[in-house]
Formats: sequence, C-alpha cells, structure tokens
Amino acid sequence: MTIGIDGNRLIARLRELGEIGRDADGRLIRVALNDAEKQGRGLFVSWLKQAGLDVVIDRIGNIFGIWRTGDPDAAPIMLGSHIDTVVNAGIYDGCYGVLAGLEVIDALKCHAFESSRPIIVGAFTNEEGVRYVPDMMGSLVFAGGLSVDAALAAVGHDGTVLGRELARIGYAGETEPGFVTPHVYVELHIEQGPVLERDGIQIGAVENLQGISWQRITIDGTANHAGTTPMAMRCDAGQAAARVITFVKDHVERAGTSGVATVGTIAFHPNVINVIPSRATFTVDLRDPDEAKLKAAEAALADYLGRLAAEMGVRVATERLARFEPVVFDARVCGLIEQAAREHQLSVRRMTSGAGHDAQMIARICPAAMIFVPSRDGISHNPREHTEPDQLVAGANVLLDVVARLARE
Ligand code: HGY
Ligand code: MN
Ligand code: MN
Ligand code: MN
Repeated sequence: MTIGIDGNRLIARLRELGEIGRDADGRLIRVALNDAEKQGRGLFVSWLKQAGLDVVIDRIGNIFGIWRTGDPDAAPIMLGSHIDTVVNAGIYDGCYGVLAGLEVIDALKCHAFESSRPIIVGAFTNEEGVRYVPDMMGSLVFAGGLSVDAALAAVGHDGTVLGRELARIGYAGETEPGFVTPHVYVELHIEQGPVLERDGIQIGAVENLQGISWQRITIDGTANHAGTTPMAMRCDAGQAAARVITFVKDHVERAGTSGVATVGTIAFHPNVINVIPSRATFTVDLRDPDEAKLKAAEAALADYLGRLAAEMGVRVATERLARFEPVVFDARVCGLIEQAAREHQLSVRRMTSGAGHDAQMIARICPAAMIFVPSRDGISHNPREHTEPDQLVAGANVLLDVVARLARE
C-alpha cells in the first residue's frame, strides 16, 4: 500500500489532546464525563468534521465519525478506542487508537480509495471505569451487554449519576447504541506492558484478551483505642484488609498462572491515627486469560474471606463491580495484521492483551482484533507512558493496510 497516514498530524494531535485535563500539578485527569473530557470530546468532534465525516453520538455518549462510502447498506468497518483516562495518566492509552483510526480514514478518503463499505472511527464512553463501573461501559452497551438505562443510572464513586453527567456535558445523544453491527472491528493500542519491548518486536497481533473480575470488599470490625486495646482483643478491619491483600497476591503467585491480582483502592474508617479501623473498603482486580483459573481465584478469595471472618470476628461483604470472560479475537484478522506488518518489514508476534479494551466488548457482535505497539519500559496508566513517534506511525500504517484489505471485501 503506497498510501500512508499523516504521521506528523497524528503525533501533534496526540500531544494536543494529551494536554487537556492537566491539574495544577500537571497530572492528566480526563476521567469519564468530567469537564476535561467534555473539552477533549469537543476537540475530537471538530477533527471528525474537519475530515468531512458524519458525526453520530449515541445515547451513552459514544462518538462516531462515519465515512459514508461504498455500499451504504454494507456493514461498516469500525476502528476506535477511548479518550477517557485514568488519574495521572499518560497521553497514548486509548487516544492513540481513536486518532490513528481517524488518520487512516482521512488518508483513504484523501486518496479517493474505493471502499466497498462505510468506515467508522469511534470513541467509546467510560472505557477506564475509574469513575463509573463497569469499565469498557460504552462499548459494552453498544454490544448489547448492558442496557442503556442501567448504564445511565450508574452512580460514580463521587456520587454523580452517569446519565446526568452525560447530559451536563452535552453528549447525551439520541441514536440507539448498536445502531450498526460492524463487519469487523480493529483497535490499535499501545501494549501497556513489557512484552514487545522485551522481545524487540515492533507489532503485536493480539489474538486474545484476559478475563477481568472486579469486586469491592467491605470489612467491618470494631473501632477501639489504639493504645489500650490488647492485640488479642481487637477486631481490626485494617488488619483483616491487609491479610486479604497479601492473600490475593500469594494466591496468584502460588497458582503459578499468568493470573494477576491488584488492590488499587482502599479506605479505612474512621481513618484516624489512634483508632483501630472499624471498617476497611477496598477493591480487588483479578485477571487471567484462562476462565477456569480466574474462577478458581475468585472461589479461593471467597473461601478465604469466610475463614477470615470466622477467625477474626469481622463481618465481610462483597459487591461485584465488573466481570468479563476472556475473549479470543478473530484469527483471520490477526493474520491480516501479521501480513501487513511483514509487508512493512516490521517484526510481529501474536500475543495476549493483559489490559481490558473496547475490542473485548465489540468482539461480542463481530470479528475483532487488536494491533499493539511497544510501551517503553512496559509502563502505562502512568505519566511515564511512552511510545516513540516512529513506532506510533508504523502501527497506524499497519492499521491502514489492514483496513484497506478489509475494505475491498
Ligand atoms: O482496566 C483496564 O484494563 C482497562 O484499561 N479499563
Ligand atoms: Mn485503553
Ligand atoms: Mn487504560
Ligand atoms: Mn483499556
């Protein structure tokens, strides 16, 4: 394919969007539906219009730019990802796939490429799930895995209601999610892990994605005096939480699987230095590419919580926040990714995604696959997240070639 994307513009736009949502300390915080994301959405929509695409916003706020070309009745090719971020984020996670998808469409359109079908680039609402759960919410609703009304009713950890925030920022669209079923979905993303860099490989053809289990655990004990209460007389919710955190780490390491476990949030009550915590609330994120092993980790945790309650006299409550089974992507599209990479003289390998992605949801309704480019030091969800411009452009040109092949079918 002689056509190439506008690499300079892609890098410039990533940097421009990456500045939207900086706090006073320079941390990037463009979490779902906050004012910064509203601004980022506006910028993306302006770029879609600049490219002459038809902009459609659905009821959960997913934004789509549609190149209405080819057979209007043919199922479209869909590209996309997300532009919401975690807290203190990098600038590439999600945004790279959205902006590279736009560059691919723009390049094909400018070269009067004759596509057999429409081509769409989407930015899905609330992929990160750090304000509202579950994560990958917009693509889950689009794929029919969660009703719009249930999603709109989601209450954030800040007490806001998703539907009201969506209306407040002006992105409560009228189009029904799932208004179109893609012919195929391809998502370009930074790897967010160490594999490609460690192996010296330039492109990842992602063939599967691990299952995710998110739950919130609340442990209730008894507040008491930090100085007068003998250790044997304590009903210490903080100690119990600490033992659970150690348990989940030891379990996945003992199980020797590719599973991972993370406790990313924790809060004590009353959270003062000289009071034994009466309550500990924290989240557990378990993941494994093998559903049976993920289930086993969940069961082992549930069993441990029961034993801990009996032993320490604490009360334990759990609340499921998200649960997605592992996904296998489309082998044929993976093959096209490998073929396109090799034609660009890029080294390529098949691999598993450790992170969740919108492709995990869209794979429910059509063939889907992902393309990864390396992450420096394997770092992501961190301002040190970085991928070299030439790697970003190379990945986007691989996406372009894959789309060009699919668009001739
Ligand atoms: O958690 C995840 O893997 C995704 O980025 N939300
Ligand atoms: Mn992402
Ligand atoms: Mn992410
Ligand atoms: Mn993700």
